[in-house]
Amino acid sequence: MSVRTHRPHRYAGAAFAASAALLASAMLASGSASAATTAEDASTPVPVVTTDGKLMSYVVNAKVANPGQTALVEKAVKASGGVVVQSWPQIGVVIAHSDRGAFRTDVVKNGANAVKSVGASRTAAVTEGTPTDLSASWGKGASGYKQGHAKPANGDLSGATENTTAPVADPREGEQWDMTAIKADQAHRITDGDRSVVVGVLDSGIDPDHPDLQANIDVADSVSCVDAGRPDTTPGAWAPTTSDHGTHVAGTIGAARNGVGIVGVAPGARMASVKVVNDDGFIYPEYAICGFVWAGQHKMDVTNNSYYIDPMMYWCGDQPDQAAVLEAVGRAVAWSTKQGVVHAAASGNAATDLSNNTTDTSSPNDTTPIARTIDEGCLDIPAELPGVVTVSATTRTGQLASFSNRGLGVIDVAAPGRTILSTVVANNGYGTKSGTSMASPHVAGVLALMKSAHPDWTPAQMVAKLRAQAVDHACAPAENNGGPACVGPEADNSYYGEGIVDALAAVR
Ligand SMILES: [Ca+2]
Ligand SMILES: [Ca+2]
Ligand SMILES: [Ca+2]
Repeated sequence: MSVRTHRPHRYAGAAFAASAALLASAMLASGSASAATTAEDASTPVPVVTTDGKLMSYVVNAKVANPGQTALVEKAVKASGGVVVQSWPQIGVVIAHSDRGAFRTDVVKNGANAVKSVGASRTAAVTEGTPTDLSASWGKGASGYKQGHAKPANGDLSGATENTTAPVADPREGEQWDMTAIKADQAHRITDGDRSVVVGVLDSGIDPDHPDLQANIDVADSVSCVDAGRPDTTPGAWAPTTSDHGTHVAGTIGAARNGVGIVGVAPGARMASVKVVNDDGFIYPEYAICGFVWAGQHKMDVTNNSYYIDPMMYWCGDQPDQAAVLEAVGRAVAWSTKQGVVHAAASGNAATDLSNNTTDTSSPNDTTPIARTIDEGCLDIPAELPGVVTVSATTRTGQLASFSNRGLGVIDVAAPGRTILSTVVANNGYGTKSGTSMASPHVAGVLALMKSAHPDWTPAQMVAKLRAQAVDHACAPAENNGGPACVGPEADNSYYGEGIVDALAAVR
């Protein structure tokens, strides 16, 4: 067995990958992984350089998650030359900005008994600045640092495998092989999903006036989290800007049954746009924390997460900055789950065996990536957090898509993710994309149907049912024999997990 079999979480996995270059390096990494490390191995440190005058973003975790202790953390932030950008007393997490090189040391000192941990949430300086309604201790204009580069090829959002065809306006349901593959067409004879069920689409925004989406958008619960991690409900804030990824994902989850275009998995349910991707393609921890807490606060039923949290593909618990981020994001996901939200996440497009992966050459992706050793304490988040459903991608013929991550005990279920027709921003049209990004929303849609039929089920019950109801698929060669071979029995293996999701079973 691999050295990764003792991962702490059942629903381990990874979100997604990126450019052709990243895909190639990831495949190389998994190919050499049999050299193996031992449990004693530590991950390679990733220094985060903080200097006076350089505006950085931090997560600061309270020892105890309550309003009083969180207020003490806020006090320590201010006493250390920081500004409180956003407080989340529900989870005892404070998002702070500071341009002081010694902020991390000082906030621990000043926080005395209240602060558990602090970590830089990016390796690059903050580009969006500090929200203007906060009183920055250094005055406006001091945050002029720019990050080194934008995320290549829109990074984990579009990736080399995702292409959009020319938009068309005609009804396209007959082309949706993906919907018949998961029996969504049969499920729709029973229900299209309930209007009371809301799916939070944590992504790059949903086109607000697309004729196949507009009626199904829950405007009141939509939000942008990309202004430093503070929720912004301003009209238009959650709309797409530089990426149509979220619009495509949304169409798969819940495009309307309205006589035009396509039909999503749960066309009767509603979707909230929770924008967590900035214009450079980054999903920083404070954006995702905002998104998860928001989903819990607004009692959403499901979230879809077709991304991994930047700038680290794997966040390592033995590195102080990364550990603090793991803690903060973990608290946000756990808290939202406790509010009744169930989460689906893409496994990633790097053709990597996530149960046996010991190197990462793509992080940090906001400054200069380094080649590093990773160990079993390094997690791809949010996909590897407890209770999150991790999804691999299949082709029209039921093969594992060549790019899809895989891993025994890591993948929960499989869903279609190659050449998926859905909604795009251009001309309010339609196009095809490929990626585990496209597979995860099928699962989010099935969970929305399941919640419609079984409104009393908890997130844990829904995950258990989803896994049990998945249609077993024995190991078979991947598309073009791409990536590490399949291992495990028909009932649960490294390519398909428990099997291909079953929308019909979910509504019975
Ligand atoms: Ca539009
Ligand atoms: Ca339609
Ligand atoms: Ca199974």
